[in-house]
Amino acid sequence: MTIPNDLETEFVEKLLASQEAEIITWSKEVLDEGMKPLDFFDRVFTPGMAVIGEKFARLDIFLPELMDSAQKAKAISDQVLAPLLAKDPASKGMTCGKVVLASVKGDLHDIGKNMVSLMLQVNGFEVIDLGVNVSPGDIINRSREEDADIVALSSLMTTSMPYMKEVVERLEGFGIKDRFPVIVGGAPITKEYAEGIGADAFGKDAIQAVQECLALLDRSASP
Ligand code: B1M
Repeated sequence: MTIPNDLETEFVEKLLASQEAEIITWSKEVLDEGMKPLDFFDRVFTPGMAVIGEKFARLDIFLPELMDSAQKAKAISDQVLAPLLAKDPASKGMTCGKVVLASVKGDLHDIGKNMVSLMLQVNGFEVIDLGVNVSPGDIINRSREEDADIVALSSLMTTSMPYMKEVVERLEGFGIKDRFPVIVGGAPITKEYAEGIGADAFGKDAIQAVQECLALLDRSASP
């Protein structure tokens, strides 16, 4: 159980009680007052969404409230955070590698995946985002078609995690596992799980995903 900070508490209250326009204005005000977009994402947005998830799991809120909160969160992510993060000076203006990214089969969650996509792009990666609920076969086919450097898989659902394993197993079965390094991430994923299924890397958040993808490129470039 995390101890919420004041802004996180306010964010959660607003997600549950305010209109979308109001919480967008509030987010912009917090950022105008000097909080960095990445800090807002890491210290307010992401833990706040985890609290929404805990409330849902405890039946303090129900599916309509979860969906309503998610819609507002997505609006903040897309309309407020993404444009600011995309301006980050880390952007190199050149492509350092191509990543095929997907939320695996059965998983419709994409807020975190989209943030991973954005941070990869800001850091010079070309991202082919296959979207949500993507089958292992489609992930592998597109990775081959796109001649991807990295296959990046997101899962927020324990029930979808086995499809990450299936992607790795199928790559091994085709004898192309060395050609397509796999990185996995998402709230229920751990380093141990990643290692256990034979993935090459694990990212606990969007920033670590970028660091790990850069390391994967380095590894594949060295003899
Ligand atoms: Co759902 N949901 N949801 N949901 N939802 C969870 C995941 C859940 C943990 C909530 C709970 O019960 N506590 C639970 C899963 C339980 C389980 O797996 N056992 C759950 C459930 C049960 C469900 C439904 C089944 C509910 C229902 O219908 N009865 C349903 C399933 C839909 C489906 O996928 N088939 C469902 C639906 C939804 C909404 C549509 C309402 C909405 C999603 C909207 C959307 O994404 N467009 C939603 C939301 C919002 C959540 C929670 C509350 C928040 C997720 C989120 O956006 N977090 C979530 C609770 C939680 O996660 N604790 C929950 C913010 C986001 C920035 O963080 O996605 O973790 P996150 O991404 C992070 C890292 O994980 C990491 O970096 C990101 C950024 O830093 N990361 C990677 C992610 N992918 C990565 C890939 C990488 C590396 C890092 O490398 C490739």
